Amino acid sequence: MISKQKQSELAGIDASDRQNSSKKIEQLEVAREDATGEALTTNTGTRIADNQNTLKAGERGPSLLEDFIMREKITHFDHERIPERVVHARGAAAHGYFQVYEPLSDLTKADFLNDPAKKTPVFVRFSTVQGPRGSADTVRDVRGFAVKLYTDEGNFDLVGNNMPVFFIQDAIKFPDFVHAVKPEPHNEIPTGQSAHDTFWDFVSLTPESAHMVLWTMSDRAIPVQYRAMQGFGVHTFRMINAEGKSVFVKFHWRPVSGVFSLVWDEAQKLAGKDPDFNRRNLWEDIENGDYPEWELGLQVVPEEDEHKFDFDLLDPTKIIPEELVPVKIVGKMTLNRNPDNYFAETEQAAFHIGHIVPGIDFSNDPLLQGRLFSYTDTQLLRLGGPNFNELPINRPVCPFHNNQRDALHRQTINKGRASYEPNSIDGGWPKETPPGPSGGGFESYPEAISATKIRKRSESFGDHFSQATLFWNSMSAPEKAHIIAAYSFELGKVDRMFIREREVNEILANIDMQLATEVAANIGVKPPSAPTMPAVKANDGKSQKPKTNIKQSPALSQMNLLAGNIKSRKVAILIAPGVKGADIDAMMAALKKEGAMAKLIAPSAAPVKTAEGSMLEPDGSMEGLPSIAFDAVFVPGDEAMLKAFEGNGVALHYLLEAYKHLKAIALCGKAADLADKLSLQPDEGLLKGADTAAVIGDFFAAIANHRVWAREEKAKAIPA
Ligand code: HDD
Repeated sequence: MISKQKQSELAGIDASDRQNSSKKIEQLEVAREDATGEALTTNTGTRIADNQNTLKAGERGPSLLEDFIMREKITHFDHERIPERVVHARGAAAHGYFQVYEPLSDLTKADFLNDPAKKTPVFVRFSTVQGPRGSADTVRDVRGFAVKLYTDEGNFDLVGNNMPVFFIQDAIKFPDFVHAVKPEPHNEIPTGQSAHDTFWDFVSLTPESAHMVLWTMSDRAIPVQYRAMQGFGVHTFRMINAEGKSVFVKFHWRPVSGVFSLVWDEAQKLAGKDPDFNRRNLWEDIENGDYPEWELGLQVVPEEDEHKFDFDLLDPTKIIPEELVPVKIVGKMTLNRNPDNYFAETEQAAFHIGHIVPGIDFSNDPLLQGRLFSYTDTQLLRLGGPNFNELPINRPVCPFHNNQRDALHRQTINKGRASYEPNSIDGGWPKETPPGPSGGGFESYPEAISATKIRKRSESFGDHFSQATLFWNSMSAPEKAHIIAAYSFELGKVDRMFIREREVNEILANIDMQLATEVAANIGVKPPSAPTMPAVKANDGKSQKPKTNIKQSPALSQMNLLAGNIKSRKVAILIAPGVKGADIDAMMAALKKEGAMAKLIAPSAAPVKTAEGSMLEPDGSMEGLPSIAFDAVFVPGDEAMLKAFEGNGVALHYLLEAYKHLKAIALCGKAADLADKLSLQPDEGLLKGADTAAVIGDFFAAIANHRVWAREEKAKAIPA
């Protein structure tokens, strides 16, 4: 018998594949192709002798139509693009697995949530929403957080975002919202931005968007890395256990790295300096074995508590404050393998909120209900027909059989004569599976409904501002300042004054008067004198002002969501010819011990000779990998470094920019003079010391805090 290792070798799986293998990875092996050592052929296997020249009538003559090799190659090339996703076009993805900590049998019969020994393969795609495939990663936008779990009972796609609410309450408004935020129709401007008239026109006329727009104006919309963002299923779902008992549930993904963001100036510069910043980090971390992880959390609401809140559980513009229903942590997801081919895996991945497994069910959230239609429909266009589930990345790892047949690009060769059910010719197969614990067939929760057919928004969806105010009240002072700056930046780019005025008076004033007044002052609008909030009806049906039963939710502030360590943080170590190797070695070793990643950055990309005579290969030049690509900067100490900075604007800017962006900076020995030279005052994150040992403790503490917020006012004086 061939050993498992031998089998993998024969299948072309290398050592790292084996280590991170899963049912899905092994299944994908069948589709993988490695041309090493193989002949170049046509698509039908004919070996090609000349791939340089078209067949011609004479050396200088016209090309011949007969050239099947050239025609096949160019035809294939002409058809290489598929329509990009209408939203979430720009994305990056990775493979991994999910494991539940304890069986959740009291909540759900879903098999992947009941066996702690089981590693369920996942494919996770992160994305921005507005920009096209080629747009920058670090724009201000919502991030998609789509998780495909290949469970043994079928695929479960949790197609969420990095924000827990949405812009609209009813799916019928989705095309309007997307048309408004997308580039304007006459000139296709702007790319990857919401700072334009049509977006603000729509949202200022649509108060239900107020809460989500506030989230997108917060630092959540400019995450440093995908691994530093939370994920949310947004809608209320149902879970059903083996006894048929149902609860309402909200899904949360909590990053083990903590939650932290870019600052706006940094985000904008990165969009030019490294438009692939987020996807590059994800890729490099996985290649380096530093695997991003998220814990899965659930907020569970018993069926009988459905109407207990002063918001509607079915309203996707509302959170359930964690102070009311705590998040129960139930498992962990790890991303440990990059795709082999972007198009075949990431681009062809078809996520669908309707891919669901027994033990999980939908709620009546009208946004979710509309999504159930849209996701299949969109794949039909994007992937060219109804067989998209046969694509390797989309195939379940469990068996799947039915009587669906034919259509474009059918892969499966269905045997048997009967493609209908019931049948007696093929013994009745494939057959239905009874629901319930014994069977395992999917059954919808038998929710009793007695209703009038009606086009109407429930009055319980009517309070658009209380939770926006709750979010605002929960922000720290720097977070509030950033939100004010973001509204001011965006609305400042809106040409029509009446749109600016409407946003300030009809929306911001109803969230918070300080927010409205400060934004108004920044965009040339008369400050509002009072909120204009109309009375709305609460769940009890009585007309009243919106209210929420809590005033602040600490869980909403990113300041409270740091991991307390420096694992996975990126540190630039500046080097120059003559630098002391000892300081560098000490810092590198300490960073490695804490799980942080260091890169050596030199004035140019050429190798650097240390004071001790050894050669250092830089990871990049100061221009190529500027400080915006890092969480912190370390300058080893001696004359050599001082000399390297002399008259070198790029080097001086490196430090100035890191300081402006409130990063931890450690300057050792002689290099400490740089602080005076640049008039940078020491603070809890700008550290000077004789050597590495003298600064390391405070340096790491400052990196763990992510930014030196106390420096923000001072840093405003530094030219951007
Ligand atoms: Fe959507 C893609 C998330 C509302 C229609 N959506 C898409 C993706 C994510 C989300 C992460 C990218 C999936 C991938 O990586 O391939 N969408 C959301 C969330 C929503 C939401 C969290 C609200 C809670 N979406 C929503 C509505 C509609 C759509 C209301 C339509 C009625 N979404 C789509 C789509 C996309 C899509 C057009 C584009 C590409 C795709 O589906 O596969 O069908």
